[in-house]
Amino acid sequence: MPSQLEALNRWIDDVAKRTRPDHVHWCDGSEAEYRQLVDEMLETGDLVELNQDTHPRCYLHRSDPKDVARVEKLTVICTSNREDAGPNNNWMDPDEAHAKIDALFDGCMQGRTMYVVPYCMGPLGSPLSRCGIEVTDSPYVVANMRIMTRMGTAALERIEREGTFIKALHSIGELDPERRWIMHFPEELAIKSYGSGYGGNALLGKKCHALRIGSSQARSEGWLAEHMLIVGIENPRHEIRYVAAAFPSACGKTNLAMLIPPEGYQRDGWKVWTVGDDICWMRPGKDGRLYAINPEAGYFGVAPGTSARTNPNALAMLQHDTIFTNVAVTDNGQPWWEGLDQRTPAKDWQGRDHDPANGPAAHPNSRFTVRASQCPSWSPEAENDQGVPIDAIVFGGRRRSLVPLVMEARDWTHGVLMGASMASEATAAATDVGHNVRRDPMAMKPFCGYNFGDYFAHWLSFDQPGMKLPKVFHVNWFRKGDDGRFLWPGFGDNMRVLEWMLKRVTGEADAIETPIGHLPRVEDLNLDGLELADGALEALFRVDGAEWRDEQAAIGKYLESYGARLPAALKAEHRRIVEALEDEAEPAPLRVHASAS
Ligand code: OXD
Ligand code: MN
Repeated sequence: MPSQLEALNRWIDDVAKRTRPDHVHWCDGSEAEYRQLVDEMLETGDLVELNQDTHPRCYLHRSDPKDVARVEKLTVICTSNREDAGPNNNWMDPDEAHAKIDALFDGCMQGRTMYVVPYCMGPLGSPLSRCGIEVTDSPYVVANMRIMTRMGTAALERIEREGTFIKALHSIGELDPERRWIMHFPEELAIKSYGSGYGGNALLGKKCHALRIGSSQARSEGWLAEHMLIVGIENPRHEIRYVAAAFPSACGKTNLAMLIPPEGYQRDGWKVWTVGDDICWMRPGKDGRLYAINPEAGYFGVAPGTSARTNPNALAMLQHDTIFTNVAVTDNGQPWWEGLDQRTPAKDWQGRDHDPANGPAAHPNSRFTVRASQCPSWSPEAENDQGVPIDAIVFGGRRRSLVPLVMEARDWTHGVLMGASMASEATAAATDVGHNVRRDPMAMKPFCGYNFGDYFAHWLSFDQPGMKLPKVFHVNWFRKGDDGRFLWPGFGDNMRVLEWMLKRVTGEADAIETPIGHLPRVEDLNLDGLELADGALEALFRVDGAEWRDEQAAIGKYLESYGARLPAALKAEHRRIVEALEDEAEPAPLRVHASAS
């Protein structure tokens, strides 16, 4: 028996001794196994069958009402040195953490089956992929992991060959928020999660492995694990360029990844290819470009707001073989959520008769889990072992004011600062982060497994001679006018912004330099067929000097919180922008670029 398998078996034995399950089941990832799990869950009520005529093999899971989103305050990074986790993370001493959570695991699987789930993050043959084993007592987690990862025998074979894997231990416990932890041990390549069945807390391949442990591994191995979608844009000459974009949770990554271009673009032959909607692992290739894979094999997307207008590709992929979590149901058994259509649902996400007095019918963080290849815009390049070359990196947040529709960083260092300065209004994807604008560097605030100061330094370290790094941009689809309405239609029309970025990549468009970045000239934006409100374009690109000076002061203060770990180059870049803003002629506003044509 190969020694790796021995080590694995020993770990599984130790876990079983502690958790004391009635049965242990090694998952092979087969269709038959999935069917059996589904049948068992239909029996126990863990799953409810949806309308099988209109939505074949679609099911609904209703979670405990106190277990519907990630809980950041119970998510901890356990490193021997507190500074290595950084002020961006909750920290616990590893020995203390193990003792605390192991006490919860004691005997917790009695009367349950313990599932051993070998999984591979990324294509099975890719050198960029990494494997793990999740041990869980939740059949819902197993079924979701089968959709979200390459799970089963082939992953186990890779683990045996490769000799390393992430040890990921999970129990739903009592689903008691008072007995809940999501713990990460980057120095041991281990995860322990107790007391929650919610996706981000329980599908340990996703946020826990692919981002928190992944980012720490990526740092030591010279690559990047990012909270980014990956999308391919095909032009009428059939050239495909790939863009990776970081937005905080529930800010439209899935919609951008599956965008349908406006009619005029379609007529001209533009197409969009979806490689990933949430996570991107990138590393430099021999040619100095960054190559990216999507480590996931499925989408765990936010349902509310998904409609024939906002994301027809998503709607099409959700017609079959989908697990829905916490959506509402119509009287003919179809899944329903706010923003889908004008119908009134019969049951809300808790299974009660729908009553608007109880709030939204679908939980605002209700989700779908679906195989990536079911998406009509799915790119076969998602299976490319070598990944796809990235031409543009985009950062963005949800900002009702201040931040222009799009701007470009002048170079890599400025781009890293743009990412590090990101901020966004809170959404329903986490339960406990308040409602104000918060700093969310690279959309990684809840997901970076180590000190952000070191993380910024790691990003900066890619700027080496011979590298052909992507251009970096910042977007804001969410700016509002004085009347409180969105200034930009978003969704398919975001194609116009992507096209401008790619013109910048190929040198086909000029830009206007400002202290905060390069802005488009109106004549370089394709606005054909777009109806904007009077003054909207000017408002979208307005850069207010006084407001930006305040913003930079807030960014400076935020960056200072990383103390000695903050790279000097980033501080210097920040100082450069502050000084450039000070040099601008008073009074604000600085300039209105969109009227420059
Ligand atoms: C997610 C999240 O589920 O970011 O993708 O919360
Ligand atoms: Mn996410």
